[in-house]
Amino acid sequence: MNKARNFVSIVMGSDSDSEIMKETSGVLARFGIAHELRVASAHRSPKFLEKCVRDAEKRGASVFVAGAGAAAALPGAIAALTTRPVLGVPIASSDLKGLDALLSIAQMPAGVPVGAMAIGKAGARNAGMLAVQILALNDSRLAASLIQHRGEQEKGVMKKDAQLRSGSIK
Ligand code: RP5
Repeated sequence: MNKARNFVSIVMGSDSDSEIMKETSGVLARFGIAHELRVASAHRSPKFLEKCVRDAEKRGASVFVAGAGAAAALPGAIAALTTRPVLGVPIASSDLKGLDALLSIAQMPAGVPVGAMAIGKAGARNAGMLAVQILALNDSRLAASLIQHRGEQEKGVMKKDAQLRSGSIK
């Protein structure tokens, strides 16, 4: 799914991050957005990372989603190489359980922004949602799908409320 223009490049610092970052690709697949999954580390493979980012830009990546744990330099390193939006997902892979990654991703110096998501699966899913919202700015079909999705979410909550009130869930 990575040949089209306007695709999302999902990069993770290690294959050990893939269980979390699959949440992002799941959301993108659900909205029919072309995307790729790459492993490239800011610390362990900086030259390869630069090559991946340059290559993705040339092929038309519109948004980068970068997931990393520990001293998570990956989203910031990607943001340093591109002016396309970068969404960073902190992953709880170290003894500090993602707080280290969250602070690394959120505390970017002025001038090189990264959108910091929540730690873990919720953040990975929201990175996918936010990428869809960015792409929907120039795509009315996608914008309509987002509105439909919000409606489905609301109906789901109302259904749970009704079930709780009727005693069918405790
Ligand atoms: C980070 O170090 C990666 O993003 C991963 O979350 C963490 C541990 O990597 P591995 O030692 O499992 O490869 O760079």
